[in-house]
Amino acid sequence: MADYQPADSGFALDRDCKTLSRHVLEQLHSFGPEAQDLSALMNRIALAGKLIARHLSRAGLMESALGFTGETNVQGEAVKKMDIYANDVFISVFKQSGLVCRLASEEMEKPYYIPENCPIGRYTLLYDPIDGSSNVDINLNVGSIFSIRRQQGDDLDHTGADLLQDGHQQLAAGYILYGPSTVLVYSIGRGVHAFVLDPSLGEFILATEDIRVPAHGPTYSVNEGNFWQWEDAIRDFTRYVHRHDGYSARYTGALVADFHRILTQGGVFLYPGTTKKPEGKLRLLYETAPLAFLIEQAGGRASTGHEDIMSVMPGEIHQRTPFIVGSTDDVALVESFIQDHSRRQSTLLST
Ligand code: AHM
Ligand code: MG
Repeated sequence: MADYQPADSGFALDRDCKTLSRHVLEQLHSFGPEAQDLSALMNRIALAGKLIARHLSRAGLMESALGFTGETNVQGEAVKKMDIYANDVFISVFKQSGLVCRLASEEMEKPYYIPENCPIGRYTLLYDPIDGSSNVDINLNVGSIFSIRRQQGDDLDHTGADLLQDGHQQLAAGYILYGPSTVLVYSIGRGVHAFVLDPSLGEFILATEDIRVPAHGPTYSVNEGNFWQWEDAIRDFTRYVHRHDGYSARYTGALVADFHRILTQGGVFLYPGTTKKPEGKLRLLYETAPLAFLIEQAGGRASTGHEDIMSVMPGEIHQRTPFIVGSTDDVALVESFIQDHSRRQSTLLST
């Protein structure tokens, strides 16, 4: 009897069946322990994403899902009920994983320990459970950002001092975008790949492999309401794009959504320092470093204006950093304004 040949739909079926965990194992060309760990970790992140997406999709129908808790977090920001729900989802999902001993997030002053996992849990999850929380109550895009690092040493005093390392220490990073569809984008240092949640299957299915960010794009994405709080260099950059054809402003108030546009279509996103917040608003370990990891894997750049985000050494877990991210040419253009101003200032000081 002849060998069975799949019908022409074989390719489409194969594509429809490429799940996240299988993709991770394929990326590593291995079924070894580390590959199995990373695959299991990504599976848990996917589960957290599915739980949060489900909660968000019904939030307007549920009592006590929307609005503020009345508390402020360690950053001094008003906490939303959705922030707490999503933070707890990650904790509960990773409690069951066995692999993660410690989680650090925007919503928790200190790392959260899962003692029962610590004898074997060699990984730390850093995350922003709901990024762009101001969009939650009005049914607009929000996201979750994550980064996975290997735990270095025992961290006996539970301060997470070993987390104060640059972005190159990340083993994996990514985000989940809760939009018209739920999209998970991840990298384990072998390109950047996007998966779409098929709600009927309850699975994230591969949608785009090896995303490459164009060297230049039309979008500039920045909160221009802060115009008079920026340094001159950033004001000059925005004047430049106003005066030149081919630029369009897009700003959703959710970093993940704005970043996703830039990653897929090119351009530049900026959250520079302001007079009130000289280091900007975004946090290094669970917002800007993971997205810097992704953009570099996609052929783009991420900078503070003076150095690559991936090289910044944090002084504390919740450290903020100015953020300029996107297409190589567009990031270089913003940096050129910043460096021109720095040169002029040092010339003025030396005369
Ligand atoms: P959040 O994680 O507390 O929601 O804060 C981060 C958000 C980003 O998603 C977004 O880019 C930025 O804050 C918007 O801030 P602003 O309203 O100052 O433009
Ligand atoms: Mg955030």
